[in-house]
Amino acid sequence: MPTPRNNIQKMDLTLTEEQLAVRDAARDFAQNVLKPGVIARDTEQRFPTDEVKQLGELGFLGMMVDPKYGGGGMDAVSYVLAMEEISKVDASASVVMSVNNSLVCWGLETYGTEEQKQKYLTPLAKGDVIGAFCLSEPEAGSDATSQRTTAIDMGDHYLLNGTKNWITNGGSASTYLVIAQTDADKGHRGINCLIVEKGMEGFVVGAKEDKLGIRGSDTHTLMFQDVKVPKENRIGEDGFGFKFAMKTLGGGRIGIASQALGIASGAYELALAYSQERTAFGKVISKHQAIAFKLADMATEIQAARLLCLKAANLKDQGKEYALASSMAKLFASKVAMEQTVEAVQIHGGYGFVKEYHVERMMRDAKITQIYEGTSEVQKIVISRTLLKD
Ligand code: COS
Repeated sequence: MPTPRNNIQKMDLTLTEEQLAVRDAARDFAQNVLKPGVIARDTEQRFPTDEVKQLGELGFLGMMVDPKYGGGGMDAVSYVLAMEEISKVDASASVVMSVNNSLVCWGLETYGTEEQKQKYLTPLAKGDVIGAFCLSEPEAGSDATSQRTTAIDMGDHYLLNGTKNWITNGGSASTYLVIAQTDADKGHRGINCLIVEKGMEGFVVGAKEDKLGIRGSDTHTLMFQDVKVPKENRIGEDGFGFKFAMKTLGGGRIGIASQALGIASGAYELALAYSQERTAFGKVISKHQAIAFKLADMATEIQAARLLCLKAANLKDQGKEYALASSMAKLFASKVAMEQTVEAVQIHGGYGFVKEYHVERMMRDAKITQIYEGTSEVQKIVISRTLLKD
């Protein structure tokens, strides 16, 4: 049968010099700045304040934002490369990067007004402040249309009341994008997204969560009691909030997929190095087929995850629809991260079970990538609905 040439979609896998330079800069930063304190920050649940400041100075917090708003003007492929390198070493730092870049900055740049971009996007893109994305509630995680937080229209402002849970950057952010229900009769079409500033009266940051993984990131419950949010802080038209959240999460999932990829490839690199140093039964353990085959599986699955991440980013860079690709990337990369970090611990044996060797932290960090920004089950809803729609 002849090849249907006109159906072949080009996907050039050659990275440009600029993309390689971004990857190398992220790798240097991760290995030289993040690595030395990563175990202590995890143990003490300490937010990487200085390190995040430096990430901002290097342009990693507003990578894809137009330079006129203080960003780096880079493509999504560069973002994937940088996320992988940072996540190889410190997933707590990389989640700050992911939320700031692909949820907060992207949402503001794509749907914000010029005034909102000047006031809020520019300091976020420069890394002078960081942002948080507030969708999840005690009873609205996967079922995101069931928002209980209310934003009642009071004419010149909204009155915001409610609670948000598990908010990344909850304590350290200055700018919060808060999803809330304005008109319950309209269901998801009555939801808005409001820009809330830390310090607004009635906005309280609750206790920090004590987590299994990404323990250096600060995750909080947020409470809003009669917070007056000016009308000009609404993003988009009245009722656009749910679609805003869905669109934004489409790109966010590229970030988390790349984080999962980085956790997996970081664990693989450590396991590969260890297996070539450690001897058992008279030879290095990489020469035992039991270990060599594990390495082969790890490398293959990680490469497949990388290609899915790059595919989603490539579609985004071309201005094409990428929600399906980003959900596939997140679903697969997070599974690879979970499974392959377990294998990395296994290859390290007893050493893998202690903190000094890093892989136990990576195994704990991997789990959240199957949960936040849409669980694996939610990704399967998105993927199957897209496949089955008319
Ligand atoms: N882009 C634009 N609009 C979208 C969209 C997208 N990617 N996905 C859904 N929508 C729209 C739908 O078109 C629908 O609007 P209309 O009725 O006007 O057509 C509306 O949003 C509701 O969509 P749907 O009926 O599919 O909603 P469901 O309640 O069935 O939920 C899922 C769909 C489960 C996919 C969604 O709620 C979701 O992604 N949940 C997880 C949220 C999440 O990631 N939480 C983690 C918090 S961030 S750490």
